Amino acid sequence: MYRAARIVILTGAGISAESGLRTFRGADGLWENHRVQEVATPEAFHQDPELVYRFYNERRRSLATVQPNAAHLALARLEHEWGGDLLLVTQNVDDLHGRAGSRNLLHMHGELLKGRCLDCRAVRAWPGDMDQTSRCLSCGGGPMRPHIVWFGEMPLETTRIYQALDRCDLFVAIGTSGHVYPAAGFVEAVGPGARTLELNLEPSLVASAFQRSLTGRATDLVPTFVNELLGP
Ligand code: BV8
Ligand code: ZN
Repeated sequence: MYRAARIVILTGAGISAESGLRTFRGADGLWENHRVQEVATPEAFHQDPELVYRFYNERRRSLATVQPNAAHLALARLEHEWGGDLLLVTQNVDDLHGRAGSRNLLHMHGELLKGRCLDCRAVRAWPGDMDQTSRCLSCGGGPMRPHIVWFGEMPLETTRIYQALDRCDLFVAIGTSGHVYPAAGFVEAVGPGARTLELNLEPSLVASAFQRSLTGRATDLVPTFVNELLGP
């Protein structure tokens, strides 16, 4: 791959698994005996806001107990040393890519450490717990919701993502099961000349759409992949 090539990387929960963060379908996506898909929705938030606040408070608190792993660090190294464009699109709402040093990073499903005002829609850092008494600091009064894209809601910055997919020379999906759309469909949206590679513990639901699909753990596959691109 020549050094000025444009790369788009998509990551999912599998890249954070070895840091100790649970994947969605590992524990068959259960949390307090609720299916994640039932908690991570606008309806659930409307129905039982305290349950949804609690779900995200617990996951936000767990971020302080985990560290980026070798796969996160390898992707940050690639961004800093690669000569061409590199966009890292993550489905993850954890902060591990940012803490590893990735900067050209797009959280398409939002971020645990941010909150959004239901009135003025302002988004701001929200490192602590959030509940029904939490108030917006921008308009001084609106109730807050997690800045998370729930099922049935539009992912963030999709125009920018599809432009990058259309122009890229290499698309790599790492640690994602290919269950959730539109992310699972990104491999079909790349331009005609692009190469596609999947790095995952087991073949994803969309593995057959990739030119190459390697199986293994992210902390093994990703540093090897980056060394091959950059040279040791
Ligand atoms: C939208 C934030 C429309 C929440 C998330 C029926 C058919 C097709 C689609 C749909 C359908 N019904 C509904 C839909 C649409 C829906 C969808 O795709 N549902 C699925 C479940 C069928 N999608 C949506 O609703 C999206 N929005 O479509 O909007 C629209 C259009 C116009 C206008 C308005 C609206 C929004 C989706 C976003 C939902 N929010 N996250 C939260 O985090 O609480 S998605 C959630 O799942 C996470 O972000 C997670 O990242 C994502 C995907 O899961 P993965 O990351 O892939 O994680 P998973 O556990 O599944 O897989 C982990 C993989 O890693 C596994 O393969 C495993 O083998 C591997 N692995 C494990 N360990 C390792 C490893 N790999 C390497 N190394 C390891 N050590
Ligand atoms: Zn506000």
